[in-house]
Amino acid sequence: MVEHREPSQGAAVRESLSFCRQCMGMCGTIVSLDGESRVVGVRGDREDPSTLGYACFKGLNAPEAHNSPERFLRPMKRMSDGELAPIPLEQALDEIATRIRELVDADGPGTVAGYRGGGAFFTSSSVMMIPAFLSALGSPKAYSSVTIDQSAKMVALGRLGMWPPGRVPMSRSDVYLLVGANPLVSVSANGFDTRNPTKRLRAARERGMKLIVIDPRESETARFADIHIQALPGEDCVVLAGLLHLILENGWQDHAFCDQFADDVDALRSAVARFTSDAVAARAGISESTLRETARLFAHECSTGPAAGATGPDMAPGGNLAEHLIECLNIVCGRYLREGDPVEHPGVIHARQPIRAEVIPAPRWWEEGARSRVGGFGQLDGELPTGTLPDEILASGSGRVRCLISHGGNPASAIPGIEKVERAFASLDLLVAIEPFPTMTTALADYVLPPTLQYERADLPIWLYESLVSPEPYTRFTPAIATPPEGAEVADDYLYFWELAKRLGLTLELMGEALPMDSAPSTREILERTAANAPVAFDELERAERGVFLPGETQFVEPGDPDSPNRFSLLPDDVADELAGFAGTLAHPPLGDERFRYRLAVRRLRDGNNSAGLSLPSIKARVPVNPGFMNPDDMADDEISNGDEIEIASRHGKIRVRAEADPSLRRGVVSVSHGFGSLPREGAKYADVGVSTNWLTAASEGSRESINAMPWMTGFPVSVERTGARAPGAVEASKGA
Ligand SMILES: Nc1nc2c(c(=O)[nH]1)N[C@H]1C(S)=C(S)[C@@H](COP(=O)(O)OP(=O)(O)OC[C@H]3O[C@@H](n4cnc5c(=O)[nH]c(N)nc54)[C@H](O)[C@@H]3O)O[C@H]1N2
Ligand SMILES: Nc1nc2c(c(=O)[nH]1)N[C@H]1C(S)=C(S)[C@@H](COP(=O)(O)OP(=O)(O)OC[C@H]3O[C@@H](n4cnc5c(=O)[nH]c(N)nc54)[C@H](O)[C@@H]3O)O[C@H]1N2
Ligand code: SF4
Ligand SMILES: [Mo]
Repeated sequence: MVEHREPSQGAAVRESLSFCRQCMGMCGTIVSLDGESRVVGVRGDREDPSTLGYACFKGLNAPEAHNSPERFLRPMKRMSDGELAPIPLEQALDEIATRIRELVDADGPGTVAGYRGGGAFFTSSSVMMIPAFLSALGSPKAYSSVTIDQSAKMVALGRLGMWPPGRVPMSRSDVYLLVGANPLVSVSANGFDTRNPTKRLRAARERGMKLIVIDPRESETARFADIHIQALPGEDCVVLAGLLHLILENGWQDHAFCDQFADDVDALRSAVARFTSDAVAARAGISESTLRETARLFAHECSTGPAAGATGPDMAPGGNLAEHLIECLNIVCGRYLREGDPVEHPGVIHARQPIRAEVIPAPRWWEEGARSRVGGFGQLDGELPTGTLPDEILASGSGRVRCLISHGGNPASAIPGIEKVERAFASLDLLVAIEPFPTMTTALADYVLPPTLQYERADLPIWLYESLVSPEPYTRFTPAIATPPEGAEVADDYLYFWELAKRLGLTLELMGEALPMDSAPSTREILERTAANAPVAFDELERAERGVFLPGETQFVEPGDPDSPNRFSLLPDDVADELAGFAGTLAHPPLGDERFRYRLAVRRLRDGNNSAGLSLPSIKARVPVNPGFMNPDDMADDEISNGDEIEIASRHGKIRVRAEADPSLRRGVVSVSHGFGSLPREGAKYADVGVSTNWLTAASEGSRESINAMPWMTGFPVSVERTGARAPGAVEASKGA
């Protein structure tokens, strides 16, 4: 059992500057600390040069997480009675290392897998530890939340080719086309300026930037849009192909850019010819005139500014194609930086290098290197697709994964197909979670290693995606400003990997160099090595309380090789096949299945962050469960009232949730957030914890993308029925609809 303690917090005696590391916002904060250096308050720092005082409810709620009585404060081991109990750190590390050694000796390093989740990506001193640990061990079994999120973007670049200077930044855009993204709530960047997103969007609108949003819901972001295409979820490929068709038919493309860098514009034009405006409008449930206005505004009336997609398109059937078509819009309309343009963020932690205006031909990384044992999926950015992990654990044979180290994630909640995931994780010989709170994953773990929380560790803002989180070359350092709760035996995450590596006789490498393995490096040393390429000395960074802008010499896009034969590949064979598949759907009504008359839509909630923090009392007070949001007219037709229990069923399973009217949602859609619920074996009540939407999804053939094995999480058909009950009690989720 987790020991329950009452949090002891004193009055604030001092304040320190730091920044929040719960999402990509990286908001500058002022943290109040008591005499014991415990976090007692957080507020947005109005003088922060980057985020200008913004902080959301989740970020302001950090004291509750830091001092939570639920938090794991000591290493835990699952005992013979099935419960987790605290054990000494040395014992935990020795036992885990011994078990790993036995598994590797028995069947090789590929028996050991690692999974990184959000908590790992937001910890700069340890984000590279799973890759470093696995490569030292010789295991290719690296996984992360990226391949159950927006890896469609990597697939698109891998199939199209890359343009190193990147897209025109928001600051210089006349228009911004957002597909299935709600950055005003998710504070998640794809080139959209999320440093205090509403303020930045208002400023961009004031200087004349147009906004187009494709979303089944009139989201917080869509409310600012000049045009909102409220298409059905899962129809982005159709809508985007329809836009490309209009643009190419009208000759609104950037002819010079296309002539120089894309050979197959005509092939693309033919391939999208079937996506006529009337057919697209009928299939996507939108008006033809809105589609036409969008093509005109984006490609004809505006001359610069990109299209960008987020989870909406990327999680739907056809997600890889949708991202491909989004990038085709950018290529065809020439929405990239050109020779001589200044580069806003040339690199701070990432080394600066010359950026040339030329195409790097489609690298198709996944066609070489390690593959999943089941399905033969290849790697993206050094990782195998997470959608293949359950099979990798369950399928017998050599190389079967027997040990999983979960770092800062909750894969049991996050990976589609909840029952199979539970079965897979329960069958592991060793499941280790580096995790601060009880989760669906720790409920199955053999060991839990408790990390420090954000304000207890020194850090840099998420650097892997540094140019996405800040359009300017900005970074900062925060020292550890808070002390962990009394009696805690917690460590910065990287230390656990270092200690295990040492016990296994491995040498970890960071940024291409070996870490010392005789005595443990400090967090500061790790961060200093990480920032070795920064154009500023680390101690200068340390002294700059609110961070530093590092423009140095402004970097400009350099000319490309004029003789380069490299071109974008707009229509490789696999893309042509996928596009033909969607063209085939045009003949059918979108909600034509008698049984499944609705589509599911994912959405994120303002006050929760995936599964993280949902059990904290103040978050629970706001979002106790995940409702099923519906359009009020659909509810009236189906005789469903607010608060009624509804059953949502897919091909894979069913869940019962509370119906809630949401007039911002279009008809034909039911929208439910993920991250809630319990494991099937725990059978907790909906009224207590909500329910996992991963009863409705599956990480298997027929319900996922090719290449990245991305399981479909939105835009697939579901049925919705009123059960007759109000305010549902027991979870009643089950397999098979
Ligand atoms: N059906 C469905 N499934 C989905 C999605 C969906 O929309 N629908 N979304 C997908 C997406 S986009 C993602 S990113 C994944 C989420 O995948 P994950 O990242 O695996 O899941 P989270 O729920 O975000 O879990 C983050 C964990 O990090 C822990 N944590 C918080 N702070 C720290 C820290 O300082 N250190 C450490 N070590 N841990 C910390 C939290 O307690 C939490 O348990 O889920 C995916 N799954
Ligand atoms: N508050 C909060 N912030 C978060 C998170 C959270 O859980 N809560 N999660 C974090 C994570 S892990 C991620 S990956 C990012 C994601 O960031 P975003 O991708 O911006 O996520 P959402 O805010 O859900 O916005 C997605 C939008 O897509 C729409 N949509 C759903 N299905 C479709 C579809 O098929 N097509 C189209 N065009 N639109 C569709 C939804 O209505 C929603 O408005 O947010 C991060 N930030
Ligand atoms: S937006 Fe993200 S980084 Fe900013 S306060 Fe909220 S959770 Fe923290
Ligand atoms: Mo995500």
